[in-house]
Amino acid sequence: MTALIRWLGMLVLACFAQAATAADPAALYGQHCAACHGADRLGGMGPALLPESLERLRDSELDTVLRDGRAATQMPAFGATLAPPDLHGLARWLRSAPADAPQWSADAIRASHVVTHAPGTLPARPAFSADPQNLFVVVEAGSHHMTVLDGDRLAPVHRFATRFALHGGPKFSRDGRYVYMASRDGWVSKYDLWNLAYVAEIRVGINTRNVAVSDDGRWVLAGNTLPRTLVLLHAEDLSVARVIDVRGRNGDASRVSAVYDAAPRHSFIAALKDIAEVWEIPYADAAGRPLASLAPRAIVLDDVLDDFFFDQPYRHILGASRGGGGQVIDLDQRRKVASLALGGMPHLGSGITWQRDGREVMASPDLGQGRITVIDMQDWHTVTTVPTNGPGFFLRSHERTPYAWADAMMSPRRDTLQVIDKQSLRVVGSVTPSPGRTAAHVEFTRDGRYALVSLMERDGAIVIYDAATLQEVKRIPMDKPIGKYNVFNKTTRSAGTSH
Ligand code: DHE
Repeated sequence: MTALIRWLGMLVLACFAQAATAADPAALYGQHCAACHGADRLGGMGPALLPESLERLRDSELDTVLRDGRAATQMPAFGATLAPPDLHGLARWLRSAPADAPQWSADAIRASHVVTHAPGTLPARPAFSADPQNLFVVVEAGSHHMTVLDGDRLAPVHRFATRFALHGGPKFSRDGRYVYMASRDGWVSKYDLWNLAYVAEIRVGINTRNVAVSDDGRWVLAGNTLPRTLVLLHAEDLSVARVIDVRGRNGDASRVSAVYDAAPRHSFIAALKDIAEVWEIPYADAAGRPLASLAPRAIVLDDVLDDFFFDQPYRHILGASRGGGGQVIDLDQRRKVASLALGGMPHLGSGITWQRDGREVMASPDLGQGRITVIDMQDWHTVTTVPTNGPGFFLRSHERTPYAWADAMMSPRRDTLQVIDKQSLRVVGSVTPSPGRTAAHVEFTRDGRYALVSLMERDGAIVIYDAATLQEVKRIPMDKPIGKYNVFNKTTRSAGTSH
């Protein structure tokens, strides 16, 4: 017994000694991290290190990055320099908010602006022979790169480094020449796909959701969660036009969930995360004549919209309400016009539409249950729910294929995509690119003949299937490919994919 007490005492003393010797994490940050991640933790050569920026990294992953570094990046391993208690203390400290709320003012945005190629200085024709309309860009999240793929030869044309953690669909100019990307830590980049060169970059926020590009090619709108702003940029060179504070009619500030271009309406739509409003920002009148002032108009709702889908004419929003269920909002009438009988966690943002029995239907996956919900777009009733292998993130199709492809990436069957017949609404096939490894997100070639699937692993690949026979045609190795985007399908706003 005495020996046990003595042993326990020594253990307590050892722990105490260890805790006592753990260095001050703020000082460790200043010594080892600030040079790359900024003294204010807002990022520099490395990404921002704030609780919001680290939200998506599990504690164990953060510990591993600090200890072992990040392969193929400048992030060094600190395992040999810092003792485990110091590393642990530093990781915990990074999860705490700074005493002063981080600011990112209009001046800071302007100061970050870089123009690599001034407008009009690069040739206005592609520097390669591939069909520029059938290019894909693939976001490789592993080492933060983008690959440009030729959709006819099904082979890479070019690969280049991007900002840290791109998210949301990159957006194309209407002619497909430029692609605009947003990184989670606020960088917006404009890249010339014909000349394979960056044109301009600017940091619009500390935490950014995504960007939208106006159909007339004049504007880029970025939505932030930190600070709570929308930032309007001139598309030509990404210079700042306006910073818009996002505040509801009662003065409450809100994070932005996402911004979209409603091309047929000549307006941007901003979805707000914290207040029961949707904003429409017209940039041209009904005849397409540019408007001088881009003023947001709020549509006041009964409930905050969590995730939503636009019909093809962008007349209606189908949204999941925070309080449960769903609602249809008519953007012309500026009010709710119907309820949707939605259960579970529908991922409406990933919805697609097609014609079935002469009626337009919309379908979306569910983040909580293995099912695809199919909704009639005329009277908004639920046509059916198609059971799948498990909860999934994306649903994709193309006008020229009879099938819709659904993943189950949030389930044990994350390695398999199921193929659903768009008329019978039954699962008619499946593909498993690599057993046990995550496969999701499909995009079709311009002609709908091939389906490109992401094998979302560090030693992953784009796996290409014949969209009719479901036979694998080819795989192209990539570093954790996430989304891929076909210029033609996006710029023509194909009903089978996101816009
Ligand atoms: Fe996304 C698009 C929101 C997590 C990969 N994601 C979008 C869009 C929104 C959104 C609003 C539409 C933007 C657009 O059109 O530009 N995503 C969210 C979230 O709220 C969520 C759940 C949590 C978060 O941290 O933001 C989330 N998203 C993820 C992921 O974990 C994914 C799988 C991997 C990653 O890289 O972060 C992921 N999101 C994607 C992709 C798209 C996307 C690939 C573009 C799909 C497309 O085909 O257009």
